[in-house]
Amino acid sequence: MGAREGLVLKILVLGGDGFCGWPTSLHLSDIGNEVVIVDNLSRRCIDIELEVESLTPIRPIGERLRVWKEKSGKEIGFVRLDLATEYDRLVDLLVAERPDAVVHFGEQRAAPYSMRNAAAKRYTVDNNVRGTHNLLCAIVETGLDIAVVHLGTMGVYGYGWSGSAPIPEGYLTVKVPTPEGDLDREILHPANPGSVYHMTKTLDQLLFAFYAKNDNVRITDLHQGIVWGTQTPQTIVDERLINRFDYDGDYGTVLNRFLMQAAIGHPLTVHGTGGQTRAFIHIRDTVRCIEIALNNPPDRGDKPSVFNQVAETYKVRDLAELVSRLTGVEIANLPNPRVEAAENDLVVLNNRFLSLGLNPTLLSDGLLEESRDIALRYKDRADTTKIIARSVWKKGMEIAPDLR
Ligand code: NAD
Ligand code: USQ
Repeated sequence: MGAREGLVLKILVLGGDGFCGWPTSLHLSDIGNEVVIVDNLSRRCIDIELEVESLTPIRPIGERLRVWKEKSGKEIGFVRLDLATEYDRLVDLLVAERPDAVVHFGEQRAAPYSMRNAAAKRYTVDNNVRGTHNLLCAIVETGLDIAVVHLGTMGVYGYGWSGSAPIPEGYLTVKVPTPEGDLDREILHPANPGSVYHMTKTLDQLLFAFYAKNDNVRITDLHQGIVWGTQTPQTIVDERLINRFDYDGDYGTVLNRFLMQAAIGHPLTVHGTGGQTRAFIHIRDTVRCIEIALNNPPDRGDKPSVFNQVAETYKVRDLAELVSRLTGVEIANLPNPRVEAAENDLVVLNNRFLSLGLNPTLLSDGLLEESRDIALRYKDRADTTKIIARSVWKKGMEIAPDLR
């Protein structure tokens, strides 16, 4: 790995209008890089389709960028482009911009949305797999040496497939029996996705392995846990820079949902017994991890470099109890709309980021209150009919009624 801390990079942030991409773009710009956001604004269109809005009042992308320039003096570019369908424009963009690196957030990222019906399943696969492949193919076609940093997910490994064995960072050493004795081989950790969305990330991994081997593309795949929180030091500078806060049954993730539910006095929506263990990371650490990954790309010819981008693990019911203790709001055990293990353990290694200087934010660090305050400030924007998760993994599964 070649460390390049301190260098000014030209970076394209694909999906830079989204929940992780927006604060990352601001952070990378703030520390002196030249940033161009590439986004087709499909996430804003899905809000319209689902008839729900971010709890926080996010501004149009043009206004966001104008305010950032006004407040920081720094310019971020924007190109509206669909990665999955506008291949020729993508090639032209890479040739025109000649970026050092591309950060790839630009995928449909909600597991429940990816399971809601046949159209959403097909859209998720078409969008995510084609987008990732178009990017890799375009990089090779241009002949440019552009490092790729991609957001994968912990869900590529499944949750608890290997019992109490810690999940390694991407690769597993296995013994292959042969007539002459065992061969030691390093393989990608077996893929064990739990939704169509998570499956697309396992397919992305194979695309990365191939393009790294065949074309020496330098790729880092970050298997991120569930992101919580909303604000970063840059998004907090002005209300018009505020980040998204999804709370609906498809896009809202568990801890942010609980914090929002507590703010409006809604029972906490635990699926089943809440025995699911998941990995978590605060949005402030997400942006820092991307910076670290950009500073430490693999060399040409290396296999994809995989990091587990997580801070800690929690059981869903323990999170609910924590938020309930903090706020006095009751817990509701609802029928689980997903096909997933009722109880699982999860032990995850995150040594690579720790060794490169990440000092992870933990739930106990007071940011729970900050997120709850944001939820309280914007609680009047909440539509309580959008809270219950109604996308089921299989037809006929029970759905909870509205609780308020
Ligand atoms: P998001 O939906 O808020 O943002 C994704 C952005 O990508 C949106 O702005 C969307 O318009 C854009 N996009 C989607 N398809 C596109 C296409 N074909 N062309 C151009 N732009 C496109 O999602 P997020 O929460 O910011 O997640 C970003 C990435 O991080 C995703 O790949 C997701 O899988 C991964 N991730 C997210 C979490 C989390 O908890 N949010 C956890 C682990 C991994
Ligand atoms: N859950 C509840 N109640 C809720 C919402 C969720 O009990 O109100 C449960 C779910 O059943 C699940 C767990 O909480 O067991 C996590 O659900 P989630 O919606 O918070 O997270 P998930 O679907 O796994 O997806 C999110 C992001 C996705 C990312 C993934 C990282 O949307 O983009 O890839 O987290 S990970 O889970 O580590 O694979």
